[in-house]
Amino acid sequence: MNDRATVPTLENSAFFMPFSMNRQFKKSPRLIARAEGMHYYTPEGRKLIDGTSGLWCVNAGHCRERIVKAVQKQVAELDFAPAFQMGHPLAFEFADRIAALAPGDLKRVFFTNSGSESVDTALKLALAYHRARGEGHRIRLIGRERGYHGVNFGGTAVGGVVGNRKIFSALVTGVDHIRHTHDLEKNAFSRGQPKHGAELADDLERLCALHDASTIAAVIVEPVACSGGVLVPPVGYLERLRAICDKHGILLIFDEVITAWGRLGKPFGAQHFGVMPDLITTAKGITNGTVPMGAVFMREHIFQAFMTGPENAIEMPHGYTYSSHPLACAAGLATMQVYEEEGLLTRAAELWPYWEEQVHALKGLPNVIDIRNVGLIAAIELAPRAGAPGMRGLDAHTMAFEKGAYIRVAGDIIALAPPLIIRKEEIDQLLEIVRGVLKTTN
Ligand code: PXG
Ligand code: PLP
Repeated sequence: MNDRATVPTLENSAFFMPFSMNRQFKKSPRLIARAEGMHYYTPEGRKLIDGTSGLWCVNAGHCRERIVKAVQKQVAELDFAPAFQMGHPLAFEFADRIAALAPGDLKRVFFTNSGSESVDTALKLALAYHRARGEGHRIRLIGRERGYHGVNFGGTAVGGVVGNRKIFSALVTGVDHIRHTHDLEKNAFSRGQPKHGAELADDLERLCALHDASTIAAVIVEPVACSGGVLVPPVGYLERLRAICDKHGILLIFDEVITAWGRLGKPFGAQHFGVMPDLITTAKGITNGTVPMGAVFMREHIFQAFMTGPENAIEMPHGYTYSSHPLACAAGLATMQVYEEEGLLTRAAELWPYWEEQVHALKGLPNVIDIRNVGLIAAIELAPRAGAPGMRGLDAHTMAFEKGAYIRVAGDIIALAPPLIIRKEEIDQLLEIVRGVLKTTN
């Protein structure tokens, strides 16, 4: 019998925590017991301002009454409904509701339960689309260095964060990557989109030449690479990527798991940047983080390519037990109502100038080598400690928790993306804590 079986404590708990330093955490845990609006509360009742919307998902703030009530009502009325060869009304209503917000003709929706599932779904749709049109030779998938596309096999392979992919990426073949766009020498302390680097999109031409463009099915990028350290696309970069994809018949997938649902001041990041992809992956803010859900949006001609065979055939052999789960649809519909009533899908655009000014005012604090911002997102990049990359960032995270803020770090990069309901005084409060952290992080 192992020790764990007798007295379960947090330190020997069965819970294998995701993306966490399990042993360190369990020795000195940071627990959250409750949440409301802009804040988390620890079990002892200590209040923390939420600087990263949970994990970039609680865009309307926590425990919003309308969403809570909608989920409570739904679970008592229809707890689960099979989505294969069956349906429930909310699934159709919710798909139409969010399609109305999507850019251009990206009006067809495939439901999943997470960003990772959205990504793998989009990659499969891309391959199946080409095959349905007689271009089954397009089998390659292109990602980008420092990209994050979740943790399923497809997303891991197209992802570009080395630590996430080194063990797992080799099993998905036919994948390659274009270069990332991070260039501190030229672009440090940029406000909004950096000036230099549009030509990095030409790296896709290199891969087209190497593999032959006719073998490439799709390119997937985050409009803003968030998990990999908040890398804002240089001016003209996304346009150039779009043009190269068009030239070669390659599908462009925007992974908007974070950038959708108002984070950049429009419902979708594609609308903010004015560049239209062929598919968009989303999750997180689609239900304000309350119930797991994701969705893939596709352009009309992609959807129509599937609708050509006999009507008694399944058009896409893909789907999850919980695709369009009733609780998620109810949460999503209530979320969209809150977003609309409170103008949250455009609020980041209003807050942007103030946010930008206040965030860049942290320049000059110890170890700060870059500050960058876009929409209601900001990153503060710290110089790594000699021989200990990531440790300064980790200390900043734990120190912020002690000082009253929850923030995310990616290595030595502090990533801020508060709920879109944040008020200017709360921006000041959050950044005051970050300032205190930066002053004392050695
Ligand atoms: N694509 C993108 C662009 C993401 O940001 C995923 C896919 C995967 O989504 P799921 O729902 O399967 O986790 C993500 C998720 C962080 C952080 O702090 C970011 C994510 C998840 C957890 C933490 O940077 N992004
Ligand atoms: N594994 C088994 C044995 C299953 O029966 C199923 C679904 O029926 C799955 C995996 C996939 O689960 P999900 O649809 O929740 O992704």
